Amino acid sequence: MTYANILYEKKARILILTINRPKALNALNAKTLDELEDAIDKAKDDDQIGAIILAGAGEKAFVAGADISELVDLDEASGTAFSTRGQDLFLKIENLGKPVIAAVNGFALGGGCELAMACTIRIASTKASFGQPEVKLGLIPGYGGTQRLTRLVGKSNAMHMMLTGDIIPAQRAYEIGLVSAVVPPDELMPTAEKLAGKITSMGPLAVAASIELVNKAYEEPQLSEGLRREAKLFGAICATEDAKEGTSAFLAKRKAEFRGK
Ligand code: CO8
Repeated sequence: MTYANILYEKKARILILTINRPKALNALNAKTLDELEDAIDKAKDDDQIGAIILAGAGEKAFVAGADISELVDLDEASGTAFSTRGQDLFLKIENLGKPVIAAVNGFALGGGCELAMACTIRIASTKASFGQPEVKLGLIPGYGGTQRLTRLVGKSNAMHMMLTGDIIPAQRAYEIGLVSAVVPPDELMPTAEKLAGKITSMGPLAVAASIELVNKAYEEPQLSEGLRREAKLFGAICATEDAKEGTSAFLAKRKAEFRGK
């Protein structure tokens, strides 16, 4: 598939995916979702890619939401289908088995905030802002916002954001746990690349197992079950070549060379 609305750039083991519709503040239309899914599928199957950075083109926006021009004519059946289509893609991103870092430079609103929340880690520039303004359109979040926002920032903050549609600045997003770092705009991509580079230097099987277990902790939060899952995966990871390599390298005071095996 050739891409009209996203940029696909590989840098060593990092894939930088940029939503590229700056004139519409990178709003997600159906074509952009299709292209994003194709790129995500490709990245999953590409052993050379260890991490993905998701960004928005231009100075103003990460993603300003679903494309509102595609929402006006939805009815009950098409609305449900539209919502499910985005939810399925965002679930795929969340459970990719490779870290997806959202580098948020400007507006992350509605579906854009939801896309960022489906990513593994979110970092923001001081110019970023976040919101679920769907109520202002007489709508509700449909790409996972009611669920992921509540899990990330708690019921009180989620209710406040969703019921007012207020757009919050990056610093506030940091305070409530929506993002894990805020940096000046010109440091956003270098910081994201450094973070992605750091993660790709770790054992990829351990990275994938960590993502799986943390995601499951939200999906099935019972502690005893979660601990059982952790012990089981810990055992499986212990049996990998990477675990032998990592622990031996530490004891031999040398840098580990992980092979994802
Ligand atoms: N969809 C389509 N076009 C958009 C969107 C959008 N979400 N956001 C901005 N644009 C367009 C504008 O229409 C404008 O286009 P044009 O130049 O042709 O008039 C261009 O981008 C620039 O935008 P503005 O002139 O409005 O820029 P401002 O700096 O004045 O304002 C804002 C920036 C505040 C971000 C403003 O553009 C805005 O409020 N945008 C809408 C934000 C929003 O409501 N997002 C949520 C959308 S709904 C959603 O995401 C639901 C997701 C789940 C769907 C589930 C399906 C069932």
